[in-house]
Amino acid sequence: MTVATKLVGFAVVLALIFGGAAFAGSRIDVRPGDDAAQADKPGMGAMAAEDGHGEDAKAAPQPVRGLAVSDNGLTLDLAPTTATPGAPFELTFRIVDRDGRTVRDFDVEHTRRMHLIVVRRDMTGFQHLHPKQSADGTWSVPVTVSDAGSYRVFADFSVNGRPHTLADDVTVDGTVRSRDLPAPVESVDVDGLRVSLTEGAGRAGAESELGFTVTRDGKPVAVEDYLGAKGHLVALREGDLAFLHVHPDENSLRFGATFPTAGTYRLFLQFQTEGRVHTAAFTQEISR
Ligand SMILES: [Cu+2]
Repeated sequence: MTVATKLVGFAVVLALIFGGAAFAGSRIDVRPGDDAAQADKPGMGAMAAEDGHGEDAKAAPQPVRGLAVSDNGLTLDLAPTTATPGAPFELTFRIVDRDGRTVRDFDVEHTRRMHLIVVRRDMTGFQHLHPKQSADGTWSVPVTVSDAGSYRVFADFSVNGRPHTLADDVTVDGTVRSRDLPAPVESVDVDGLRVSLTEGAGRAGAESELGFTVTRDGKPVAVEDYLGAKGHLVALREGDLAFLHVHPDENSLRFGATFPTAGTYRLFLQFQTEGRVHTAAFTQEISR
């Protein structure tokens, strides 16, 4: 055996010991330490850092997700990426690892292993879908969008205890009529219900509490469990559609969110009454 082949052999053994992802990560990742933590304690260390739950991570800024097709060693491989307005199409995708292998094992988060958010770049046409996984690991879901434009597709999932939000675009052909973001309001009417934002967000970089109430004709309406909680909230930043991970309170329509920067955000609150899911969207200005 020559010195060169010995070294290659040694590298291969190291890669096998520490895992392909961690080995590649030490050279590729722009966030040092992240993958090392993952290799030591699958899930816990990386998740704490990611969500700012760990004691050490408290002072760190909330990471922004959903801006990239590839992050932390996983890639969203989306096909097709064009569609026609009003015509149903099958949105199909895979999550692939650094070696191009299709990821098959996902954690259950909010009762599902994959959450897919589709929204036009002007933040109209919001859809929250749950694709089905086939035996080869491919995910697919039928989608229909009514208007032409560029749509952002967010795959929100967790692997080995670590949350990921990867995103890519789907172009829907036709004449695009973009809409300006609605001005901030206290209440939104949806499906005969009035949804009010009773506690608003504070300043950028600090944890904000967002509270909502649902009424019909002025009387409170009880919300049912939907995906294991009273409600779900997705917040997107105007401009780049940065995706905010918002932590729900299991028993009420209250959420904790840390908006990373000043600016305008669109909040998409989803909740269920009488077996039906409703989506109420709010514009939220965050000050410095
Ligand atoms: Cu979901």
